[in-house]
Amino acid sequence: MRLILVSNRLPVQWDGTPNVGGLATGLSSFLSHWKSQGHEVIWVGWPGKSIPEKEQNLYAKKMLQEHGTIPVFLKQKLADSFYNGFCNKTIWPLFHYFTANCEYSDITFDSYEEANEEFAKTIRSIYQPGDWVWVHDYHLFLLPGILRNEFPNILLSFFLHIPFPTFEIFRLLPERFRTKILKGLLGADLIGFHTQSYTQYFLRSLLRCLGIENERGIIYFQNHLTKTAAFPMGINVEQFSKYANSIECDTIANQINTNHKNLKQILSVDRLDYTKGVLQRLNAFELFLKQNPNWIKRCKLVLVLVPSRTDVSSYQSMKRAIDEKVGAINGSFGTLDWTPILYQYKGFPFEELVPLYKNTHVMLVTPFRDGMNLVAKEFLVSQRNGMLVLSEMAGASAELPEAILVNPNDLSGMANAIRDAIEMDETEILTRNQMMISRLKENSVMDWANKIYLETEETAKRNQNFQTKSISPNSELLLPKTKQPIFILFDYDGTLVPFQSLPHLAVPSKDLITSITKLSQIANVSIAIISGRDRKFLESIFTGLPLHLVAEHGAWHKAPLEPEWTSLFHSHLDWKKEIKTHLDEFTKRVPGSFTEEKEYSLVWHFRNADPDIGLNAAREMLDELSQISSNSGFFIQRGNKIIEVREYGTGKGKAAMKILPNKEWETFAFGDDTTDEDMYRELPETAITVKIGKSETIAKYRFQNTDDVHLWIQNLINYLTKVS
Ligand code: GDG
Repeated sequence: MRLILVSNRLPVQWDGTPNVGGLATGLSSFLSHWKSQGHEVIWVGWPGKSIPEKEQNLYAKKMLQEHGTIPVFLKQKLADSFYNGFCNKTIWPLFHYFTANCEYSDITFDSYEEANEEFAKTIRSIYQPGDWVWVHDYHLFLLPGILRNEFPNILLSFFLHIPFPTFEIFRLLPERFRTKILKGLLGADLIGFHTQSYTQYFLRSLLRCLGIENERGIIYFQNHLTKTAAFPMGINVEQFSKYANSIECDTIANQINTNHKNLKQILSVDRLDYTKGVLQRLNAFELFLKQNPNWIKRCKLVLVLVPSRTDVSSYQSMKRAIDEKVGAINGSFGTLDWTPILYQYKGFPFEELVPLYKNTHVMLVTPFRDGMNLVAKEFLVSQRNGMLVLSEMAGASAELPEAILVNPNDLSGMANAIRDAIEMDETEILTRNQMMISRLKENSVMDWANKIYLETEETAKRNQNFQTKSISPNSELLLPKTKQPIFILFDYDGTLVPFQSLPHLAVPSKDLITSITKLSQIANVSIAIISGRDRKFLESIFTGLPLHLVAEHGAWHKAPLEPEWTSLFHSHLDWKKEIKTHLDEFTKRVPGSFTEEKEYSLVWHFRNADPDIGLNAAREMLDELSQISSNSGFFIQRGNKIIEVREYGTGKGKAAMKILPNKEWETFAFGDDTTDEDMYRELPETAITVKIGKSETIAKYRFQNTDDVHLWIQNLINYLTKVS
């Protein structure tokens, strides 16, 4: 299989030197593994610099040959506005909760859209059906949507390397931006996040911003389903631990240490970024020295800062502030024979980074926010007897609770953590680290990527199944095939008429009533309206028409033009009073919701409630009711923004079979809801069953909306009048 990996930056810079950063490091080792299994990989990304047009062909050839990468060429002005602008001045600060650093600009968002289109253009030129396309990170939120539109069957994953913020933060984005971002992401088959919390925040934003619900992390949107889940990214454990245990690593570790043999090493390694909390870390180190003078001249802080986003002005000023702080600490605590901070503003090759980890007694990873943080993990598998001090705001903290967890805003807490770590008993460190390391071994970067692949493939299969059911209302497959009489069952809400904010507002148009009347007058055609509505409502809508009316999901039946309703089932209704008090409590608690009482059922509606509060309450209600439902004579059904509690033994399936005059008749059934699934299940195998809308179904076919049902009725009338 061929993998097309897409990220903003390539693993190498424009001149071929390696790119440092979590994404590049993590993915590179997965790719070597993937290739070693006989797969092909192409990495698509922006080279980080604008390449003059006349050099582009030659450059692209060289990058493909030497590094297996395909460059996306962006003009300098576009790259600047897209990358330095929307990516790094809007999304990056916002998603890391630095709201005060955010700029919201239509101009940079337009560039963001344009750049995503450019990426799509490059992929279009190489994509072949069967490829797996894996898009990475916040620079390319719109790309999955663009690709899905062009290639409906593309196998497509998206992984977000940074945090997804809570809804209150996400909603700060202007509506145009946030809607496009959410919809863009839904083009993927799978969206992966580092943690369960980020996944939940994303799902909540979907619900709050677009009213899109999910079923255990699966979202149905525009005839396509997307799975969301947490996949905590791992590291190449073997690569780090193998090298850490080599003689070469020991030699380098000893060389580095020659001048500081008696000093306990505290280490800090980050790309230079305000989210990493470097200045705060320095303040904590300073406080630690002040409060623990016994450690003066007995420890040193090695501060490695890898240059990053050097052309963004806020990064330049942060760099100056760090330089000054390092100078101030070294100036006031240092002596002629001891410098507390060894400051390195550069990246180190892997072969030197690992020995640095290995020499470390205390590793400080204290970002204000971090999607995951791989440095913490790399340190753990490389260290000899070092203790990790880890920010609880890093995604990694969910997997590494045995580290000393700190709040990066709590200076004295951090200073105490440095003291506790540096003074921690060796066996305690060993015990804690062993637990963390064994967890890391179980989830290497290879396992991470394999899981993502398998889940994407599985979701794509479900999507295929989902799409094959979609059918045009004009299709011949939906016309009668025999000379048998025809029996048609229509659900009401969501099938014949669209949903409205209040149930009594959902009434059919005159045209629809005319069509149904016409259809019902054709010889050998019988129609049943089979609904959850009560008798009174159905009678008021279809009065005088020769239809079967079935109310309350099959509890009541009125044959065509008969004056009386008859009960289809015997019932006791012992449960109703108690359940009503439960539902009424929820109604009081959730503004906009209400309880509807029918003869054989109770319905709690939350369509008009705040979507988030409504859904949470609905989940709670399901949980509560299911605990009292066994042997209580009722059952619970989740519908479209409703929860219905019904007398056991009733249901549209059983009702449909009771009123169907003959199993040999050509039967058609249309419905949109979970209550209609009973019908599809119970009707004869030969019945044509059609689901309206998106969620999963056992019906044979799917229509998009109620308009399709109207078209089908029209089509059938035309057909039947022609053949008769
Ligand atoms: C983003 C998210 C998420 C650093 N200095 C050197 C060096 N590095 C390598 C480390 C590590 C990587 O860079 C840094 O990864 P992080 O995960 O710590 O952070 P980001 O770059 O911000 O990455 C982050 C990550 O994506 C993955 O999803 O964890 O939350 O922000 O691998 O080893 N490598 C070398 N020399 C250095 O001096 N060779």
